[in-house]
Amino acid sequence: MKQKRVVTVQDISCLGKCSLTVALPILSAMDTEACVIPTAVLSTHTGGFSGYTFRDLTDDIAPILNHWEKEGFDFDAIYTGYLGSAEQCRLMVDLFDRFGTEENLIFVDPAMADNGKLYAGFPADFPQEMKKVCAKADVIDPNLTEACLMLGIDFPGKTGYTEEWIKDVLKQLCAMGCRTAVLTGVIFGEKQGAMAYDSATDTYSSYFGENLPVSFHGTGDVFSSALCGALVRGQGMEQALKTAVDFTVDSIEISAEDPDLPRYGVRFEAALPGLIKNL
Ligand code: PXL
Repeated sequence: MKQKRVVTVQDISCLGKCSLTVALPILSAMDTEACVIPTAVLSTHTGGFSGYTFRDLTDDIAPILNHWEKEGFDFDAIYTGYLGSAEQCRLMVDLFDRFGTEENLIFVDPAMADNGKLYAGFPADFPQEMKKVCAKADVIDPNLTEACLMLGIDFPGKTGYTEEWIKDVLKQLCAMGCRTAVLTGVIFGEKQGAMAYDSATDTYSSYFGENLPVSFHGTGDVFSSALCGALVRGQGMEQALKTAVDFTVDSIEISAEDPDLPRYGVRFEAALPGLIKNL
């Protein structure tokens, strides 16, 4: 198989594994060429640390796109994650318009919230800006909180919903404009996983693993990077969900003994051999 080229657009958090420090090694381990557009440089991520620095890199994005367009570069996937501002959301729509094709995959992780609330630093209207980015995507993978914020519906809590409710939310997400919506962090009893709806074929798919009673920062980014990598390599949605859920659960399981880890992120590195075996 010819190597796939992915461009991922997210911040660099210098410490606290998430966004680019997670996406780069995972995409590389999946034998995909990972190109990057860093959206900001932070000394740490914003969840669980205080006093972090934030250098906005918005001004660099348009010149990078101009250079790449002039050189005629193309990408098998465009994968966006944490974006720092409404202006960056607008620039992503521009990126999709200029580099999106019929063949390539536009994958949007609307990383902006969890556990019922927006991450630190985002204004309340940010989900409406992110919604416009999602509208242009082939695949989006919000968690329940992000989905509810974009749809303007109440967050039901981490559990306490039915499969029918999830299916309805998936359809509402696709009605925003994307072809396929994946909901992450779906919990039914002892199981946690992801459910997807493909609006073009009117089909649902899902995959569940063990629901471990621990919570780590950055697991959404671990999941998204593996899902995007699996899809761009040609796995179907059902198989790609399995690849990404198994890898995320393995990473959490390996990390569960270390009480210091939650804000430092999961030890996904130790789960990479299993991920590679699943390709
Ligand atoms: O994991 C999502 C994420 C990415 N980047 C930054 C964050 C967060 C979550 O808090 O703060 C900077």
